[in-house]
Amino acid sequence: PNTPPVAAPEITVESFTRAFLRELNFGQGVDLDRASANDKYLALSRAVRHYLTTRWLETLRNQYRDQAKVVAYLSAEFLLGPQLENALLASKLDEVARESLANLGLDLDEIRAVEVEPGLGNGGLGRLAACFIDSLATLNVPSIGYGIRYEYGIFKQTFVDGKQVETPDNWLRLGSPWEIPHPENAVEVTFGGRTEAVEGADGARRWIPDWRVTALPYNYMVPGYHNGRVNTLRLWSAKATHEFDLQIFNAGDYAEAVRARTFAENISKVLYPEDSTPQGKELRLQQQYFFVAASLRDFLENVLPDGYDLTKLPDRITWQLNDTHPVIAVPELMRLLIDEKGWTWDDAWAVTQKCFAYTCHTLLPEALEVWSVDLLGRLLPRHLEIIYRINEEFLEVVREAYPGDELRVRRMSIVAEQPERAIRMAHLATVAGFKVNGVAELHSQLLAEKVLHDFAELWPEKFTNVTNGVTPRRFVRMANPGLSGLITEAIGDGWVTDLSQLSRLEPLAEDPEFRRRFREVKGANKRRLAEVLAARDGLEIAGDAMVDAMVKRLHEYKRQSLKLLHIVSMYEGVKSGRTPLESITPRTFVFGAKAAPGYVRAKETIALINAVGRTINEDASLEGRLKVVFPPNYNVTLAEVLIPAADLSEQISLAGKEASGTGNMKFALNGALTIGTDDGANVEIRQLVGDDNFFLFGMTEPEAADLQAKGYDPGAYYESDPELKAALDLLASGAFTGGDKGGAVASLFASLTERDRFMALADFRSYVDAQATVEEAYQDHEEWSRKAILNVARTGFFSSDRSIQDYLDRIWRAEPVTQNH
Ligand code: 26W
Repeated sequence: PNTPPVAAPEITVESFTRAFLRELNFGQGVDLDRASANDKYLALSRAVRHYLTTRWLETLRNQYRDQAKVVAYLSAEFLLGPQLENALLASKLDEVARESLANLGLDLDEIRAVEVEPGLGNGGLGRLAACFIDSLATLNVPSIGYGIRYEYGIFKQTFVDGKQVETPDNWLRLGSPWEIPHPENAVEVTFGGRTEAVEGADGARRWIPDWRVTALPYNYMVPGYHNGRVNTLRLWSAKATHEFDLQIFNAGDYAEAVRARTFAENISKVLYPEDSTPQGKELRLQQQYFFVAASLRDFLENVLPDGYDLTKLPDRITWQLNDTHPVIAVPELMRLLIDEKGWTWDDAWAVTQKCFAYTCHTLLPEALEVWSVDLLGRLLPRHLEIIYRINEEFLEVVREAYPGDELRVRRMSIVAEQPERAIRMAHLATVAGFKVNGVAELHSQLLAEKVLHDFAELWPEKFTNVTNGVTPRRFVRMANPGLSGLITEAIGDGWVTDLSQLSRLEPLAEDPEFRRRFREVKGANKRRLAEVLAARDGLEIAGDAMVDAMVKRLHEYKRQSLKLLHIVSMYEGVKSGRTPLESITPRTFVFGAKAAPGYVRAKETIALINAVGRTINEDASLEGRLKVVFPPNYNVTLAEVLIPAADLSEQISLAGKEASGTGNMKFALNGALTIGTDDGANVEIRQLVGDDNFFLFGMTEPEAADLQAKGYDPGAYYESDPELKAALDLLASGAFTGGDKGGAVASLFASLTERDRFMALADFRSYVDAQATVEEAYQDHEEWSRKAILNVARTGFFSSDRSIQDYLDRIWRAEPVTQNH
């Protein structure tokens, strides 16, 4: 067991070339002359992997030797993005690989383009998890990510006649060089059945499940940046169990046996594409329990040494719950300790409530997960019993603290009674977690004041904030080599792991030569974007127009429709003669957004954006000054090209609805100015960059809440603002839809003017005025560059390294808070 790992190959062009050719010949079984693009990609990836593997093994050995406290990040989603470039950067191979390939007549970028990114997440939450494991590794924190290896990630979006069509994302099809399966660490996960009493045990019951699956782990390397650490991301894949198969085969029903196998393997088949409205689907609960049960068992059996004293578990681990999706881990740990280890209820609870911390990522009430008791009881009968008892004891605590306040008891209960009996996962997470955090200052404040108010009153010390961040490796260093070079030339390369150093750029905002070079980089990034959009989607954009980007999931609260109204209004202004064409700054509006397949209004909005875009792009009278592009299938790969090219970042959610946003941070760090509401992390961005360098508009959260309470009357805005009316009327006239006034047009018009929960019309005037300020500011190139550089210089705070440091200080190293009953 003490054999040191084989040393990594030397970082020289010659040894890299050998490693690459070896993989090509012996791994892929082809000659260089006959190798396909995919052969080259796989061989290159495996060659790069070699260099990191030694470090990986070392990290694992040290971890085992030190028995240090581990952070386990439990997340149903990890939206990793392409792996090859990240691995090249982390292993310091980027230049060597490029040269080695060039010597062989190959182009690194061409090979990189073959990679299909693992899209194992929906949006913000999944991408945040990926940034966090990057920072955990870079900050040298012993940690492990646990999640699901979906066979199909987020659907691939295409447009047919401007309408979204989803096709399966078969990302594993061409082989997946970044994962290593570990069948020897497979664990069993059971479901269904019933429970029965156990003689004389305090709280223990016996669970007799009626079906089981094997959870097969696949390990992914998570390299720290130039620090020699390589952490592990362990994703679970469902396999039918042998035992199960045999039983049914022996019973002679071959077809049934095959069907059962498929049933079991369905668990990790596909990522659910809803990112805010839980569908209450049984398969989703199966997924959640599947990965959580496997992860807990893995930690207890494979990470902890044999015979470990589990009363000390909180010294060895914090399970960080990424939203409520993994919360079923709480009753699972209770079950393991009580039913399998023979602990008393009180001992088990004392340990359990020191092991978990919960991060909430939303404010929308409909996004809070709830599982019907019927479903939960059928799938996990023992867990339901445990949840009931946790609730009973918790409600005793509430009654003790607030005698006679039964209304409060009902509000706080983990079990909802209406509209059906159901388990409120956020309440369970808050009761069991020793800390609860929101993801931006405003969000954490609203959590404590609104969503979880009763809990924050009972346990104020449990609540804390950790503002989100993004990894500067992927989103600046890799995505924006031009800007990175410029920054490094000015202040050295320490910023890559200490982003606060960007503040040293501040004086350079006043340097005309630096501004000129900054603009040059932005221009080159725009031309790269134009090339990529042409090659990827056949879209044509100017290489030098202002790039105005709104990229994020399509959701009413994010208000893509408000952006659309602005575009229609600009167009209407020109067509009606109100706005002279020459006064308009050439602008390319870029949208990127997937709609949940069942979210009709979101899909209608996509169709309308495409319809408006088409009309505007085809209208020769605009002389190309306005352009609207909506490349399909926005993903991490495209984000890395788009964000560095952007001038203007659209962050226009209704105040109080966007928990944080992380795209907003990526844009600011790449020198785009934000036009945004006082929402989520926009608040902190504006505080840091200063009012002069941020285009603020719209109601504040209290104003929005007031208006909602008073009664929002969209018709009044429609009637009283002639420009708004003209824009809406133009849309409603069918001018963009070939005369069609029904369907999406009528539906969006009605929703905006009659009953919009997100009050887009209320913010229209102030949005359009802010956009006019943008136009004016953009005219002055020097001043705009100055502002853009200040955005870069002042947003170092938004590194996910800082977020992880905050998690360490405020949660993972904090004394767990416990409650008694
Ligand atoms: C289907 C149930 C469901 C509900 C909510 C699935 C997924 C969710 C997520 C919590 C939605 C999400 O991705 N939230 C986003 O999290 C980001 C990272 O913290 C924030 O930056 C975004 O503001 C927030 O919308």
